[in-house]
Amino acid sequence: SASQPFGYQSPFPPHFVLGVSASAPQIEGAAFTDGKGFSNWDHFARQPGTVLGGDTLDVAVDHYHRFDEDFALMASMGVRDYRLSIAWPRIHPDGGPTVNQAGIDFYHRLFASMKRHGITPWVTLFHWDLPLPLEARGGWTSRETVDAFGRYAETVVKAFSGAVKHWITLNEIRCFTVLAYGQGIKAPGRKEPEAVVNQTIHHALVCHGLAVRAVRQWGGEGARVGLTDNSDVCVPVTETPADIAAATAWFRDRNAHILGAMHAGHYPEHYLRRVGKAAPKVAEGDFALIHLPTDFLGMNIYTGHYVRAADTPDGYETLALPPAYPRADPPWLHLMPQSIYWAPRLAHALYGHSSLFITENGCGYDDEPMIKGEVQDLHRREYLRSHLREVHRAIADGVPLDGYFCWSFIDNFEWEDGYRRRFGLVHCDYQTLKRTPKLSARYYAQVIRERRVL
Ligand code: PNW
Repeated sequence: SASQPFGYQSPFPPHFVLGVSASAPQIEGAAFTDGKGFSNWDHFARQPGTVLGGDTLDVAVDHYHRFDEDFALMASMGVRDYRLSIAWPRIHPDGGPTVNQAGIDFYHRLFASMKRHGITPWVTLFHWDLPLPLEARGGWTSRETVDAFGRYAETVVKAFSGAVKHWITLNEIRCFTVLAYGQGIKAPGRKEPEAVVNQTIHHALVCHGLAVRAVRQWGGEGARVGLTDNSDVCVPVTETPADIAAATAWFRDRNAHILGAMHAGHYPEHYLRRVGKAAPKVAEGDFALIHLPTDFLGMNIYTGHYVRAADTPDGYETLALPPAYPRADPPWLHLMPQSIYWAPRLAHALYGHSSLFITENGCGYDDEPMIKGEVQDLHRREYLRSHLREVHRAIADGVPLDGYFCWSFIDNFEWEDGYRRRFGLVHCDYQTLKRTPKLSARYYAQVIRERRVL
């Protein structure tokens, strides 16, 4: 209406979560402290030519020793929800049943500090750091890893059910299976045939189910659980019924092996036809676990693909991006804010989730100079603002989107790109480990304070 010309600046709903996100292996450091075992990534980073600059996870931003300071900084930004992960190799250093009490104690101290600072934990059980002995015996290609994960989930949920009510089973199945065992970019850097890769995805899905079951059994009252997926995401070239139908079909087909399988309780026909002999082996009872109801779906949204209706057997086509298309520094991170609108909308339309969260959204750059003591990252401020507007639009259009977590709280170990590529709202000086909020941190703090797009 005329009296409200800037509708997108109306407040987010009162329950809507505005948080920040990070993961244990990318920030904790203390890689061999208090009995932590070697992880797949500790090992991978030590192989020549795997991580840019030969960077390791050994120190990272030393969050392990500085979490009090970090939570004080978060609290000063008004952050009340923080998505973190637990390092499996701290809890079960050799991947077997032996529990490292010092690892459990560390997270008890960490959750106590969060509580003192008024910050609610959203805990991911697995954010890619696997105990190395499990990797040595086949990692995600091996059913043994599924059994080990079941034990780990039980240990962790039992230990922290008093402090944690929001659980995320796994982070981004595609990244630790396809990119790790198929394309060889991520630990362990293997390039296996399609059947092996599909089996790693299947094992991950079963682990998701084991974690859901663990939270139901031992999570206590009010515990909630879901997966964080990095679905393949698309944007209809025009917001017309024809292109929207094309985008919906595209989303269903591209995510059939993960979201489709979870929803249907079996691998969809379309997927089985496509993979043929490379279909995963499914054990008795697997889909009873995979199909267990969850409380929400987490989506990590950074970018997407443009899709439109076309005269093809599938009824759609994916458009190649021209070289001039704008992006952040990672070659995969094309700027497409509408993807954060369409991903939850299409997921909701296809699978009917009653609650969705954006569990990561952010951008990374190699060169972010300090000017008079401040990183003036107007590029990140613009990225966040354009995405938050689309988040707001999704809510306005009735998508049950209940929260948004920015990736990331602080610069960190960006996997194969090492420390050079910075995703943080807060700058870390890797010489001194000094933390300095960037301009984007102040921007986001103001958004949290006013609870609207600014
Ligand atoms: C996510 N892609 O990774 C991870 O969850 C984070 O740990 C990571 O730091 C962050 O995004 C930034 O990269 C992704 O190729 C890695 O599309 C690759 C892709 C997407 C997400």
